[in-house]
Amino acid sequence: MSADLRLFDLAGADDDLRFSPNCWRTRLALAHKGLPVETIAWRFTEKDAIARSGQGKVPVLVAGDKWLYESWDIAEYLEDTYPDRPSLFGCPQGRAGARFVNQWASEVLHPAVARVVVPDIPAALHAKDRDYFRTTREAAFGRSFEAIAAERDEALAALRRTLAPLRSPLAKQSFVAVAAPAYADPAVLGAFQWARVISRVALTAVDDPASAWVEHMLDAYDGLARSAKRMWHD
Ligand SMILES: N[C@@H](CCC(=O)N[C@@H](CS)C(=O)NCC(=O)O)C(=O)O
Repeated sequence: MSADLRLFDLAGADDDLRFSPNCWRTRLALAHKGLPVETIAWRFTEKDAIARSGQGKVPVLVAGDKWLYESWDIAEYLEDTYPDRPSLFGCPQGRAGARFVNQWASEVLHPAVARVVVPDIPAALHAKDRDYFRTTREAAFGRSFEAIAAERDEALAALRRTLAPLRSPLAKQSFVAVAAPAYADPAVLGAFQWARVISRVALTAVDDPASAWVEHMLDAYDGLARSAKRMWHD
């Protein structure tokens, strides 16, 4: 039996617009485990709603009396709490490899994607989040959204160079975790789903091996990621 699971999931003005790369990692990990979850639309400024987790970012997964955060820690919790369900890591070496991939995505891929998609985000946000988002993100980037938007072509070219370590394996294998998706796949797909939901920009060219992998991942888990509402598309 699984405890009832609830996930605080970043949303835009529209409750159904779920655009957080880190929340998508957790949603796909839960789907991989076959665990149903109730998602709760959460906005950047609703810190009180997740205060019991002891920090201010999502994903936050509530499992019974546990308030879990950090997408990687949540993946490990799911793996260790539900060992009889499909494995997210496969083996200890698989866990270590997935951790490396996860960190690469968090520390290299997410900032590269952010430079491309951030200018599209304010239009999607709830009005109460707009000032907070602009202030915090402009401080983090050290320049205005207008300046970031002006560099978009350069940012997209830089992102495509950043994808090189992903592209060469995916030219030879169907998934990051090789023959079938495991956590390394959601760990990376989160960034692509972020862009897909919130931005008009296609991160990869059609003939990029990463594009075929994204399509496979959109279809995985009964098309969970593909069915997500998108800001700029029907
Ligand atoms: N390392 C964390 C990062 C979590 C994170 O940055 N979440 C963003 C949404 S994608 C957030 O909640 N930001 C809140 C804020 O900036 O105030 C993880 O992997 O879960």
